[in-house]
Amino acid sequence: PQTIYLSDYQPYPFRIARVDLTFGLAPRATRVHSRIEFAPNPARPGRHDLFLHGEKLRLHSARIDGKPVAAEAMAITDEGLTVTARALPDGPFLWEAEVEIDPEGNTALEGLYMSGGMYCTQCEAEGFRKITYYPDRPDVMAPFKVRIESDLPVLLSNGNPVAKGAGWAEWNDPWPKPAYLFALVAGNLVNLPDSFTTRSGRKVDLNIWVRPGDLDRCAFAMDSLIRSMKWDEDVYGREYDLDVFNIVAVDDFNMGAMENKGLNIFNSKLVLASPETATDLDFERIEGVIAHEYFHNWTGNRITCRDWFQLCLKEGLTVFRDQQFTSDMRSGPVKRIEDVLTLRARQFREDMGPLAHPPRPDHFVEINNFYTATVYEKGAEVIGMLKRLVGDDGYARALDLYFERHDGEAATIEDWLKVFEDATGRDLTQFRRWYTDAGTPRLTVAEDWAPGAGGGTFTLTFTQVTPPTPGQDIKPPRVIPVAVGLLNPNGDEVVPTTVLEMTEATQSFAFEGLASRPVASILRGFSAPVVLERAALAAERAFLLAHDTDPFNRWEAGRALAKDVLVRMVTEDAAPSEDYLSALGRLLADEALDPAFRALCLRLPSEDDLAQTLAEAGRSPDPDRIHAAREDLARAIATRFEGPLAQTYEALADAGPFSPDAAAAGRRALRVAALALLNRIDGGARAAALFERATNMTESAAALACLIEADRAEPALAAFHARWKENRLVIDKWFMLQVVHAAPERAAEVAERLAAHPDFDWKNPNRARALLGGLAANHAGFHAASGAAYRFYADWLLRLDALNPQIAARLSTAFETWARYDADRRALVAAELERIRATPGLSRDLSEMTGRILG
Ligand code: B3K
Ligand code: ZN
Repeated sequence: PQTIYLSDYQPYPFRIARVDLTFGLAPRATRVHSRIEFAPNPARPGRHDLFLHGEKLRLHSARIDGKPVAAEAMAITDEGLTVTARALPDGPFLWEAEVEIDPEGNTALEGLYMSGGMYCTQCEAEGFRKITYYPDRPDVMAPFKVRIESDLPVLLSNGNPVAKGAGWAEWNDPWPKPAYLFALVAGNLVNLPDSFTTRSGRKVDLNIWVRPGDLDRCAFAMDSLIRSMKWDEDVYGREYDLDVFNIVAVDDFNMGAMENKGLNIFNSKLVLASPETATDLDFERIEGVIAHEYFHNWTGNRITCRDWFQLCLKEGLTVFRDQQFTSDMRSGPVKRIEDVLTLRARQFREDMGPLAHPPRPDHFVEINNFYTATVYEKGAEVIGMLKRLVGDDGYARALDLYFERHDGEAATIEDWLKVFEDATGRDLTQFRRWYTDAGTPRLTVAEDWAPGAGGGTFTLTFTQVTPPTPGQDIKPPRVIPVAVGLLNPNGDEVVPTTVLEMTEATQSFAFEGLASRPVASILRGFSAPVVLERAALAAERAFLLAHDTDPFNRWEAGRALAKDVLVRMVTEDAAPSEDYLSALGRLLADEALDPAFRALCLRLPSEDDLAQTLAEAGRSPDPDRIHAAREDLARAIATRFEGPLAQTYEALADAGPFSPDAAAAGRRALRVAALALLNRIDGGARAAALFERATNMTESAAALACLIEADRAEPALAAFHARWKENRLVIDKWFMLQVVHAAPERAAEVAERLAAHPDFDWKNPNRARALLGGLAANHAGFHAASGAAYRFYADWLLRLDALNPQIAARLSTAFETWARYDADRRALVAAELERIRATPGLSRDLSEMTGRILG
């Protein structure tokens, strides 16, 4: 397969004035008629062949200005169609083609496909070329008119409805868009309607379309949409620009959701929610993803990407915006902690391994493999740093300029940085490295205290080093905003949060005139995506956990303590430290603290996180010892604090009607965190009682997880299955929980048994992810020394690849950490990866991934 390079970018030789599409829908033979008005692009003078992407299309006719294109003027390959320049008129011309496609046979779920009897599309990144011949690249933008012919009752496309009759409907999207934002839906659907009046007074009809039977679970998504529309007006001054906004939920979907203009298509998992069926985490994700896709209307759709290397231009910014939204809707500090947990678990992990790449990569084989934590989450962190460096006002001015200057365009990261430079006068040459360089900088810090007559001087000296990543050996220093505050020994803040701008490899910052040696709170709010290496004493961490005025660092101090304890339990068989246990006890008893925050503090670092920490320190992690140490620590905490935990658990019993809001969710989070600890010493007694009584899915699922861990879940699993067998989303949880919480030595066997269950529909991405993703999330189970889980997993990657390459490639990242482990495990994984790589007919997606993972 061919590698595509950023440096090869060239504008497309033609522009498109408008596109007209007519779809004659039929499951095995849909006819797509296209009329495309081309004109030469002045940015590419001279005469050029017309190249149109196209894959898996059966061409019935092709005309230019009404005349059939001569066979000898046209060449067709697996990738597309070329009409020689000689056969093209000098100026503008009309291309017309009729192709036939097979939605039912489309198991890759890219292009036009069928899900449970409905037609739907997924075109990003390069799926439109499976619908018709077209320049399928984001810098070719055009207004689209669409006519759909089908007997199905609901026929939807982008833009505004124009007209409809029996068996047809027409849509018009006046906003020029790239083909990846095209969407079409046809099915037997029902809708939850609502409306929103924009601040300039335009009324927008809103609809959420679902299968009959799902209508009672759409209200929260609708409420989230309305809040998102309002927030984008209030905070970014961005108004919606069509008469309708439609959301459709589909069961078979490769990812979370898609921001198609005016017609967002969602994985039903991110729309449907009721207290009985969705956990608090599901509710929070639905709110966040509804917002994310809506925010794309401006950051992604109105301003799109020039090419796919610029993906983080829309994704990083839109993630940043949805994070801001969630923190406004809920708790800012809690959201920040959750985001940093995700960043470390997914992006730091990626950045440390063979798949490391910059937020703006400069080459790829399959772009779908680059919808990564680095592009999304690190892309958002980079914007957070920009905002910290230029200040809130500077950020607001830069964003206004961005929308003003680039509306209707396909832009680049350079365009993005330029608006910040022009709006704030700041030189961002060095900052640009955050976009072009891969790897997570390691920041070490040394402290110095010099007492003096007029007050002492406290000096922090930072050193930054970024380890090499594939293809990038040398990493020059970056600009790192380090937010610092200083506390005096009785816990008062003597220097409030100050952003230090580090630009050199090593740099010192002095604070003068201090009465006594302070305690430093460094990298407040996680002001930069770096690994802070700080050899602090346990007592100092405990002090910060008790006194830091920055909530993020308060949590971080507890986290660091827990990690230190666990690492010493793994490597030295140490007992849990007293500093840690007593600090945790104080926190548990502190009723003034937000329950959601306390819940986060009670959550122990994950096994994968510990493995990563050990690997960073140059040790090869032993999954069994890590698992045992984490269990021992949880048991020690439960034993030590049984009384307070039990009291917390009882006191937080849900009273009154369910509310999905952050405060109520925080109480439930603390309650189930206490339950999970107590479960280690009560043999599952509380979980069994809760499972019987629970009225919401947060508690049901938590109770079930505890019962599985206590090895007494059989009756509960049967009851849960019987109750929810008609609800695919809940049954996904049933699969997932059993694998994630299986005892490590049994995980592969449990997964194998479940894969043979009649409900295991491996063609449904959610179900496949529940089982295989669940196995990969069971750290000690996945890395069992026998290699059974590796083998089972690789078998399934191969099976899935033949059907749906995107899903297989995404799941293959479970192996990205293989180099961390001991020689025996490495040999086992390498053998599986080599076996995959040697399989004939492997997709471009999975072959790129296995190649990169093997290195
Ligand atoms: N832009 C889509 C992701 C498309 C993934 C293509 N493999 C959803 C989102 O980020 O909002
Ligand atoms: Zn997005």
